[in-house]
Amino acid sequence: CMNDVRDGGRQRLLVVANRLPVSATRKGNNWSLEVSAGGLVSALLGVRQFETRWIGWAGVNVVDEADQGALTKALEEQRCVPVFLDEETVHQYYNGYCNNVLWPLFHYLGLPQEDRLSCTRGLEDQFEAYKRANSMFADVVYSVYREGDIVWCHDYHLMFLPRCLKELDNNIKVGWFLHTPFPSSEIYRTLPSRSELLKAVLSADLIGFHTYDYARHFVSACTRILGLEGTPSGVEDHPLGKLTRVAAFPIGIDPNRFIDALQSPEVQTYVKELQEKFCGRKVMLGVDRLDMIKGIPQKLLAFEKFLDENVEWRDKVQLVQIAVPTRTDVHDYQRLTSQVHKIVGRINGRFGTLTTVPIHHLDRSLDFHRLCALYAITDVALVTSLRDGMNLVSYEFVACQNMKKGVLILSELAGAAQSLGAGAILVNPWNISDVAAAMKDALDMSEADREECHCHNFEHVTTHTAQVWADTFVSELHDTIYEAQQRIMR
Ligand code: ADQ
Repeated sequence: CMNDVRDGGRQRLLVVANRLPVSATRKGNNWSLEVSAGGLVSALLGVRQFETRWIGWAGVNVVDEADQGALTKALEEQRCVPVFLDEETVHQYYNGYCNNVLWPLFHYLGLPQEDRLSCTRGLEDQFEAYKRANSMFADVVYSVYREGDIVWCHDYHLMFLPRCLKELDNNIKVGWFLHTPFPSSEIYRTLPSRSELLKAVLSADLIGFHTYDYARHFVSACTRILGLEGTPSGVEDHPLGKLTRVAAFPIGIDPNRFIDALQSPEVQTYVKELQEKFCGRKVMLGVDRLDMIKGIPQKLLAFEKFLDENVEWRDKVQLVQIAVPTRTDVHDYQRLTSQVHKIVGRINGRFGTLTTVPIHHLDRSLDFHRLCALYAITDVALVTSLRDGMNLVSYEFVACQNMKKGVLILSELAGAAQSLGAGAILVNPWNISDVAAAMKDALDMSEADREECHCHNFEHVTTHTAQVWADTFVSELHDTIYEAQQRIMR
């Protein structure tokens, strides 16, 4: 029924996200490109069934036109199209409105208090920059767009994009997916630009969330703030007769990428090295971007309490915490880094010996093969986010655990708790005693129980993949548009 424009036989999909999946760094006259860490990138790299173009910011400020041309050319080989944002826009839109306002708000941390506001200009200026940036994204999308393409907008950075695109051409098929939680309307309603933002995103044909709860919160915000009717299929705007479909599409990973990598000689060598290094000790692992929502300080405090209370485990357990720095320009993130370093230093000082320390803390990203090896040798994974849209680290850990069948300690406030909850020890990450007790329970868990939990999780991770997620979203978008056309014809 739909007239797809196909490229090499496949549906063309324009994926628009704030950041491209690669980061660019200048090397003399050339550009070097490196795949960036993060959940969205990991999930979308697993999507292979579409002819995909990426559109987004390359993460660098490039002013000179010749430089812009060279970077555009380098990115073309990766099927990426850059949006060039100037420094002031990045400051106000990205560091300001996106990361200092929407991100904390959507994770229940509230709007910026005075000290967070004073380091940037007021919310209103930032909101104007946000709209401007979204319209710059729309212009680039439109320059790449061919009739029949599907445009899939991602995340809280681009809530205005569906409106901007529909203003350029009302026939563009637009989907929007939120990777973070959508908070309760009681939290969301504090946002000064709450109505404008909701209306803009409602221009999309399909709106997706990780969980049913987030979708419900969104629909209820539209009802309470805009007075629109929430129906089982979405949000209805009666005078206009427009229905925006709203649904849950839980994301996944590409599990085979991990399972296959474990067989590679490179990963097996790393596995051996790590097993020798940690011989005689149980390994607990945290892999997070260094972000307040990941609850790293709380996790460390729980580990300290665990060591305090369980003397017999002190020289038998090792915590490895990999924390990749992000948003290093934002003041709160700098403060979080020093806070984490302080706690790690204290715990290592208290419980270390001449030859060992209880926490190996790394402020950096790990390459894929080393990460797989680390997941594979881990006994207990600690995913203790204070809030998390889904959390893919928990999925990646499960994919790598067929040999070991380790235990997953999982925050009940992460979206993943709804999919992996039955095969994990669920905790309230704010409750340090609860998490410390879970660490002990995980280490003591019987082999039969570990096996049962792992099988449950492995089954989920290998069936609810990134491919399934993208396929379901795109085919739902097709159906939605088809139904809308039928409604108009009736
Ligand atoms: P993130 O907040 O980035 O994603 P998550 O889903 O856990 O969180 O994904 C992190 C990804 O980055 C994983 O693929 C992981 O391997 C990688 N990564 C993290 N730290 C790393 C490190 N130190 N070294 C190497 N790789 C590292 C956002 C939302 C999530 C949501 C995803 C996808 O916050 O809730 O699950 O998008 O929608």
